[in-house]
Amino acid sequence: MLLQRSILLPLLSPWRGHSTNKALMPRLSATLLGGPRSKSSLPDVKERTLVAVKPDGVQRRLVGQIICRFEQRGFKLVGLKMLQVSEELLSQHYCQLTQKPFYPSLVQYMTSGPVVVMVWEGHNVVQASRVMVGPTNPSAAQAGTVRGDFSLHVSRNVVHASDSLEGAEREIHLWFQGKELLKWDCWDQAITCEE
Ligand code: DAT
Ligand code: MG
Repeated sequence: MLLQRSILLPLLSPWRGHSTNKALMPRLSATLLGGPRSKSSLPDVKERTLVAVKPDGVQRRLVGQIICRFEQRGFKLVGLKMLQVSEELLSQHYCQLTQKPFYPSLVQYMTSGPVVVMVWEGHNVVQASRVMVGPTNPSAAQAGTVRGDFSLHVSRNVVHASDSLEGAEREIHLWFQGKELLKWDCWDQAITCEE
């Protein structure tokens, strides 16, 4: 603790005289230094979404790069697991697509190997994740999106992200048990998001 203070206080001192940061400083330094902090001092960030690296993404060892993008953006990982998806779970996940002509090949692809499924939390995370992932068909995806950077065909588009708040809630409950989702305070939460 003493070491933390001696390193961090000089780093933080230029902020002390800055008027716009005066209100933020006590809370920020307390957070960084592990000091006392009331729960209400953090932004009330509750929005969550489900993101999954599909079997082609896992096979191509893209899991780390995809996680990295969500971490860099400032979202908080609250759930993560790797599993072999059953056809039953998949039919619930893609319940709106079961009558589509491509559904059998979608099932074959999605059950061809493990997936890595995650829950990310943060401001506007559902919509932001869709933008980061890019459109369903990678041919239409811009460079800089996950699909635009790592895929070229709609049948192998590397990643899933929930498309709405309601969809996210439904999918999170489908893939995760409540106890698998962790509540934890991210130290930079008060810096990356205004209350
Ligand atoms: P998204 O994954 O962007 O939410 P979706 O929910 O409409 O898209 O479809 C789910 C997945 O089904 C999609 O990621 C890839 C596959 N898919 C969709 N349309 C397809 C098509 N025309 N041909 C083959 N696969 C398709
Ligand atoms: Mg979808």
